[in-house]
Amino acid sequence: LDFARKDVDLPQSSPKKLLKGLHSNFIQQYEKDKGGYHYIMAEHLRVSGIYWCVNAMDLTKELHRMSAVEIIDYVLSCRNKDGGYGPAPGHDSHLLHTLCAVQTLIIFDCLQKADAESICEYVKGLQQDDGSFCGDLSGEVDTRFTLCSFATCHLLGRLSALNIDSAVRFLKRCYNTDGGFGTRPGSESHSGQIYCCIGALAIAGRLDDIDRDRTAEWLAFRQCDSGGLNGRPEKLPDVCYSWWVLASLSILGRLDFIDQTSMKKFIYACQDDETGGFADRPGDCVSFFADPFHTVFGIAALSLFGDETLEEVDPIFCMTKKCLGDLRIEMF
Ligand code: GRG
Ligand code: ZN
Repeated sequence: LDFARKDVDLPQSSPKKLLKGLHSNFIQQYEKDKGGYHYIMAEHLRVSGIYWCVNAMDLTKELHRMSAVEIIDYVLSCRNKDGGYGPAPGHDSHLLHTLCAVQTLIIFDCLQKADAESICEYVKGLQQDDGSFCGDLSGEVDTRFTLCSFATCHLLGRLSALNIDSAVRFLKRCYNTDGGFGTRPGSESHSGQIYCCIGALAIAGRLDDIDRDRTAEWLAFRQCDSGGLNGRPEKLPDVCYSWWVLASLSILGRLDFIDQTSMKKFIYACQDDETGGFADRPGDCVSFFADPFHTVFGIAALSLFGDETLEEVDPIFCMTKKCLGDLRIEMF
């Protein structure tokens, strides 16, 4: 274990610009190699994985290369009687996959294929008396699920199906004195949970309830010497936090709190210049592996920085502004 330094060096040979064409090839390979979307990833992740891939293609303006009909049919086949969606057909519903199903249908401009009312009834059923949300019937409460609930119902035009006031009260109990948010009341601040809480508050129109600068400062301290961002103090930088942190700062109107130039260098260095795709952090050894999760969030972060070769991304929903249209939340 390296106790001395929680950061990485960017190898000399690291890519220094966005390798956009390689990334769309990388994502499309998943479909080709594994004989269709059904095999894209492990079953328990599949509908989320579909959203990551489809969204990456939309952001790189290559969505037309995906098999829309096949993907849409697959996602619809993951719907359960309770109104929610599971990760694969026959799997129990989960909020994470329910949101990703709705996001995928929006990206393909066919949201009308979803039964909005039954989805929102499902989401509503997961809200607890204290305002929090469980992700599924296992009973685990997490602020991630508040964002999933708010986003799903907002995107379906039914935010009022939820008890927003009690949900916001719960979020504020997860708000720490350091300006961050955790998984549950009393949990340590974490960039991923901050993104979820800030996004949910933005959807609810309640961002004025918190001290934006305090939260933005905590987020800005996530930047390491390498330019990369970590999820919490004393942890290694990871390209997915480029999204969780930058999107949060963008929602707070404080994108200028971090250094763009070094941040971009770090993100570029996470690209695999042979296979395409992004890995979690730069490296030149066997542990350097590109995957669709880090690929979509690396690309989305560069879009937030205004990369003109990419579609513009919405910081709350992590989808192109173009596909969201009027579903976007006006912030300022
Ligand atoms: C994209 C609209 C949209 C919604 C997604 C589920 C969700 C909503 C957000 C997840 C936010 C989150 C908690 C991200 C963190 C993911 C991650 C890399 C967790 C790893 O945690 P640790 O403790 O890693 O293993 P660290 O980096 O702290 O060492
Ligand atoms: Zn990561």
